[in-house]
Amino acid sequence: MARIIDGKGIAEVIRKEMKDEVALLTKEGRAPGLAVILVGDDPASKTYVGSKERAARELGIYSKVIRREAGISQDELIGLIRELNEDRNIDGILVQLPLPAHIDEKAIIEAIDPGKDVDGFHPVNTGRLFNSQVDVPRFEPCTPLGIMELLEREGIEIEGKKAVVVGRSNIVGKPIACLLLEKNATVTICHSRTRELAKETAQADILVAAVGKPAFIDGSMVKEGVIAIDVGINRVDGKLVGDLDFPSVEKKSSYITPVPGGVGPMTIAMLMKNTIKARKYHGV
Ligand code: BQF
Repeated sequence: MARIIDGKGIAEVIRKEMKDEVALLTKEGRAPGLAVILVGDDPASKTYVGSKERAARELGIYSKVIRREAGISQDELIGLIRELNEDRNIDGILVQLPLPAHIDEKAIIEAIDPGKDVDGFHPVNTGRLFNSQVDVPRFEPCTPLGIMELLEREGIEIEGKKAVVVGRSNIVGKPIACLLLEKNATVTICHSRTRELAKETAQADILVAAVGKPAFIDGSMVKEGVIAIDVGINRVDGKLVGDLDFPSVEKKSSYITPVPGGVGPMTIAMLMKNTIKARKYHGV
């Protein structure tokens, strides 16, 4: 029987821990500041931005949501980011993705000061992750960071384990593979062109599902005792479902994260953690 990892509860505990830290930093002279840029009116993006704003406010983080129409030009958006790069009350800058098709996401991310890149998507930060540079302030993407935090808080040993990551996105798959590798897991990355996927996933001691397809991985594809981490956020008939077929995978898992209430809430908590880290880096 699986232990269901309560990401929502753990995220709450982490937010409580951070609340004291934010109060201390504020007393020291300046609250951490987070700017979130929302372009257009995609309903999912609006929900995510709302959650981020609420989490920041509840912690006492100064938060500023900047809304722009979908028609904004790339140059205007870069101009806005440059202003925020210079704003001494802003420690973290986040541009909610995805952006409208006429805007080059890479160019936008590269306009963000790497020291304010709390999403951890800037090439300076991804480069530091790739190169295992831990001596410099390095911002790590929030979802992978949240997964690592869940594993650590559940007391799950990573060293020597076989980790299989399904999905190779820049936002989840590649960075979680780097973080697991850094903790001495043996890591396999699978993707849409992987042959005999079930043979790969069946090897996993730790399985990270980040493909974006509802119930894509079922119980027949995993081994007994697997630690199953579900990163999928799929909407099916108005309900959130993960990339794992929860009932059949749960039967064989030692640990499993639910959707909703697993990795998702941790993503938001880690954004707050990165914002506090940025505030400490910038000073009062
Ligand atoms: C939960 C995201 C795809 C594309 C862009 C809690 C979130 C989700 C689920 C959330 C996500 C997904 C976010 C739950 C932020 C995670 O209870 O299961 C929180 O807000 N997320 C995002 O900002 O952009 C995305 C997924």
